[in-house]
Amino acid sequence: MTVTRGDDGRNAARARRFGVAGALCLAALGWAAGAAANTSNGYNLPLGVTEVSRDIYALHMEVFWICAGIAVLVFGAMIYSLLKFRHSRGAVADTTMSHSTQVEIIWTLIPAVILVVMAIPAAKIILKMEDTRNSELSIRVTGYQWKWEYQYMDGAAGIDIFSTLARDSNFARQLHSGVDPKTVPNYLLEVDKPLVIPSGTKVRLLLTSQDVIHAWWVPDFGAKRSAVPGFVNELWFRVDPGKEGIYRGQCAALCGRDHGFMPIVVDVRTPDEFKKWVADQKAAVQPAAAASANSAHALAN
Ligand SMILES: [Cu+2]
Repeated sequence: MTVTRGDDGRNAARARRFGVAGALCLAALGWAAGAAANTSNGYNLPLGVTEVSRDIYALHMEVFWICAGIAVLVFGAMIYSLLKFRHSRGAVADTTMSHSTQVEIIWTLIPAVILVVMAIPAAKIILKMEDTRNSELSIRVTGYQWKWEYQYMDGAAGIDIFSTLARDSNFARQLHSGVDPKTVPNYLLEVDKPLVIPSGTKVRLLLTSQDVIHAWWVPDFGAKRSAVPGFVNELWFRVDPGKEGIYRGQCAALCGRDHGFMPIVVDVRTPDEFKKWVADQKAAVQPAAAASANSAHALAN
């Protein structure tokens, strides 16, 4: 194959364009990740508002700095050797050394020790994440194409919420809607009815799905788990007291055409406010239930 200089130039220009496009994509991804979370600066994991999320962050940083240290040492030694022992300075290759048992033992043991150092805290955090004992509030979460259902248990039993994409986001996302998504607050990250939970309470989610695999993910809680049809997966979090507010997440499994349109919004309230919300919800449901029972009775007669 012959390649002319012109082809080379075009290929180089194309490579540069791809490079720029790639960098822009990465920047956009970073921005999107930052926009979706409350406690992220857009470049790193969110610090979060639960103990588990902070544990995950600390572990991530520990591993990051170990990797950074290794990179500095390895690349430093490599670059130093390339410069110091280059041919133009009269370096001559050593052709006599072919094997060193001592070196092999050292470069096997050091990485093994580093792996163990990383595995011990990682295992501790995984065990903590899986420990759903002594939860104070359980909520059954069901994924649908494309919405979430929250059925409360324990003290809030009877409350059943369907949470779907907010109306203005849903309108703006339609083809030729004429609405600039930038003008919609929390575009694609807003729902009609959020999941309401109390702070300082160990909340356990029981996740399942009615159709395909979805995943419930709220970065600020350090919480993400698949919702699989026919299975019940567990997940827990306890939001720190004083961190009441709105937290946002998304379905994190490619679950079909409208996968990007089933966000998660969690409204964290103080335990007292939560109790009041539960009472209001029950009061709103009971007269309606009584009315429908009465009309069914009337129809039967
Ligand atoms: Cu989904």
